[in-house]
Amino acid sequence: MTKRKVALITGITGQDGGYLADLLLSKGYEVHGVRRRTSSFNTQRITHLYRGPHDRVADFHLHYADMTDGMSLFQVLRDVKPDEVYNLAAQSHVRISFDKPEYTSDVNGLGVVRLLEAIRLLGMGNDVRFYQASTSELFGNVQEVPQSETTPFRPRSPYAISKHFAFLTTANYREAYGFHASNGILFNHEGPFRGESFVSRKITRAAAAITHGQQEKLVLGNINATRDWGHARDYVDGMWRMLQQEEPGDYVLATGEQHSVREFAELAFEMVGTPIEWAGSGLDEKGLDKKSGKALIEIDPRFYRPAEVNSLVGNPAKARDELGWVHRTTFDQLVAEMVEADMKIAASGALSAG
Ligand code: NDP
Ligand code: GDR
Repeated sequence: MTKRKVALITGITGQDGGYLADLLLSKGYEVHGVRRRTSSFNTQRITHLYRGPHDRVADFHLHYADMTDGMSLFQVLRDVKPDEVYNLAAQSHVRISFDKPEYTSDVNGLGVVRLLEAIRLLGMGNDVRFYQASTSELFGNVQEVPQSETTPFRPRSPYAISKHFAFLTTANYREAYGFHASNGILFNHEGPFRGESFVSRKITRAAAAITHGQQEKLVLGNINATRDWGHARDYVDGMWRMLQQEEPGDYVLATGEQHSVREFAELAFEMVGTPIEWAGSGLDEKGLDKKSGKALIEIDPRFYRPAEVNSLVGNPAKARDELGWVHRTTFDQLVAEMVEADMKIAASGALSAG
């Protein structure tokens, strides 16, 4: 009889944590998640798996630890003895990383050292397979289009720099100690559980709330930025596939298609049947709608980044050829699913203020 696999996921309360836990449980894994101590409940994305220590799916367990606290990570690894570790925990907001560079570097960069070093000191290096949540932000404003595993990195934010450090650390444990450690260079992936301050969810929530008369306007930053947006559900499957390979490696997961923030917003508002007009058409110089006097979409430089990544689009050929991974959800399907979910929440009156 083959031994049942045990997985440990950091960042279990985040968007990807919930999707990955669902996937691994469906494959028969015993799943352990790391959450940090918070004063209020923050397990909304996994309430179907966990409502408390006595009301949870049998194969799903939570542990307290923090990426800034090496001892706590050591303890969880020692207790859980995982076969696979998925390091998803991060201060993952690029704009906020400019305000909190030291904290971002600590969690995203040194956190990976703490985790890998704990695995090494526990003598688990040969037994554990390790996934590091790397990112397309590593590419910055490169000239090469589309970006692949061989495209040079030019990180442009404290977030991207911390993730670069983590990328190199992961590769170093692979090369120095023979760890089965892989980096998933993932392009933006979204879904109804996306954090509310990322642009996709901010737009779909606003489209729903404005349509239900619960919000007056949507305020955005750089609407000309383009991204390669996929669905998180598809991407966690790619993470799992990386750890099933005989050899570790680094893989880009992307759709190969790019859209601007403006296009995302236009599609979302079209889907809810609420027409929008941008500055330069129906809006006056202050961004106010000439007819109603209300601004539906306003641009506020507050949301600009000190250094922006203008355009990203990935080439997922290696993942397709070696992992058999392909994205399944189209851009339109992604936006539709997010809009539909937020319309339901708005209809129930449960969309909280942003
Ligand atoms: P989220 O921001 O939704 O989730 C981040 C998770 O990390 C949360 O569970 C959060 O806990 C946890 N966390 C933050 N700080 C700490 C800490 N100090 N100790 C322990 N846990 C902590 O991110 P996503 O799910 O979207 O992304 C998952 C990973 O993939 C991240 O590392 C992100 O940087 C990376 N990534 C994401 C992409 C995307 O498009 N989604 C693309 C490429 C990479 P809490 O709930 O308590 O805040
Ligand atoms: P990103 O995602 O920075 O790509 O990082 P985000 O949704 O924050 O921004 C995407 C683009 O939209 C522009 N933008 C705005 N962004 C936000 N958040 N809010 C706004 O109001 C707004 N208006 C315009 C941004 O300038 C940017 O160009 C995400 C995160 O999940 C990272 O953790 C991950 O590594 C990368 O994706 C891949």
